[in-house]
This record gives sequence, structure tokens and C-alpha cells, in this order.
Amino acid sequence: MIPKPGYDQEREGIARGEIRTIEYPSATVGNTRKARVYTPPGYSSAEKYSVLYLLHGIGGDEDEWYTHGKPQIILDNLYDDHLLKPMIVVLPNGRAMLNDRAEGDIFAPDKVQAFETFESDLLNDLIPYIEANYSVLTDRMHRALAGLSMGGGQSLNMGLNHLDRFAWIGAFSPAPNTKEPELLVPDPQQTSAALSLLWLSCGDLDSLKYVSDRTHAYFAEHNIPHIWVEEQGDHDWPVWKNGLYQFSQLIF
Ligand code: FER
Repeated sequence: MIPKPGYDQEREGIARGEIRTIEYPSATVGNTRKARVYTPPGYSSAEKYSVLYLLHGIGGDEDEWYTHGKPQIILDNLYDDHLLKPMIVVLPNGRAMLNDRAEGDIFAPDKVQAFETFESDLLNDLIPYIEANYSVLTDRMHRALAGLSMGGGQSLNMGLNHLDRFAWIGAFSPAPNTKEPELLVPDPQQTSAALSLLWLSCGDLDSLKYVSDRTHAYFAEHNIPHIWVEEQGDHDWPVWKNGLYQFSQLIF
């Protein structure tokens, strides 16, 4: 799956969405946390939008996608081509701890643990804040969860464990935080019936590809419907941006 040339280049003269930093109270962490929110061109409270929560990797924070992936350019272009459903995209900070900056030893156990703690922050703090402050649909069919690397692992771990909250799940180059497939999907029939989309993609040169390989192998063996894209690339932005480009067109 090759993206259309120029898919990530700013187009002249098109309608643009907006990407802003918000702050929300987190009972999980006990402070106020930051996230970014992309609202599409012409966002209006007269309409109700779906929501994609899009997660970053171990070296990032709520600015990582914005700085390196420029999702607003990819999404604005897709809206210009009429290829996306009305959605807002939330870029959280997936390291749920008091100092949630990607500094010091980013592999320290407490920092890795904070990517697990994020499950409670996402479900109990961030999602309720978004749903109280944006004009959005609040059922599982209109809520998606995707991410890159650590965020891909989080999307699989949290999404597949909460199919009552998310119908659309995407993992781009998921990291070793991804649970073993037997724990991700203990009941293949139940999971298959609930899912609208399960997306898995990874670059062929990625040293973490074994995580995707074992996950895909289990999904295939147990007939769990999913899209598996092995593409040319490393553990890097071209793969993750293409992941967003492809996944976003398939949801809602
Ligand atoms: C690991 C190797 C890589 C790991 C996490 C990563 C938790 C994450 C990489 C990324 O987010 O880019 O052993 O363990």
C-alpha cells in the first residue's frame, strides 16, 4: 500500500483544520495533562464527529506526531480529496506519570509502566473530557484507537481489552509492550464479532517486527479478521505516516 505522491505535502489554497493543545484534569495521575486535538476543516458544533485517539512512541509525548508526522497536513489533504469521515483526532501523552516528558532514560521501568497506567487516564479522564468539550459521538462505533510503536502496543493492549469502547484499532510497528497474542485475544470468536477493523502494519527492516509477526500469525491462525501490511521501511516515520494515511480512510 503506497500512499499517493504528495500525501504529506502542504497543498496551496485548501481548507485547513486546526490543531491545538488542550489541558485536562487527570484523576489517574493527579495533575493536569496536555494533549493535542485536530479538528477538521469546517468543524462545527452543529455536527457530531467521530474520534480517533492517536498514540506516540517511547521517545515522544503529545507533540511527537505533530512535530514529526504532521498529521494535520495528511488529514487536510484527505479531506480535500473527500476521503475521510468527519472526525477529530486526539494526540494524547501516553506516558501517564507526573513528569511525562520523554527525558532521561526513556526505557526506565517507571516510564515504561506509565504507558500501561495510561489505560486509566485514557478511559476515565481524557475520553470523558473530550466528550464533554467537543461535539462528538460517544459510542464505540465512533471511537478509534491507533498508535505507533509503544502506542501501537497500547492500542492493541487497551483496544482489544475494551471492545466495548473501541470498534476500530490500529497498530503501526507495535513495540515489545504488546501483550502476547493469547492474552490480547483469549476468545477469538468474541473479539472477531465485536471488531469493525483491526489494522497491523510494520516495516520489513524493523528490528521489532517479530512483535507484529507473532501477532499476525495468531490472528491468522484463529481467523480473526485483520489487515496486515508489511511494507518497505524501518522503525520510522514513513511507515507510521502511511499507517495514519491508510487507517484513517478505513474507519467510521
Ligand atoms: C523495547 C524496545 C522498543 C521496548 C519498547 C520499545 C518496552 C519502543 C520503541 C518505540 O516506541 O519506538 O524493548 O520495551
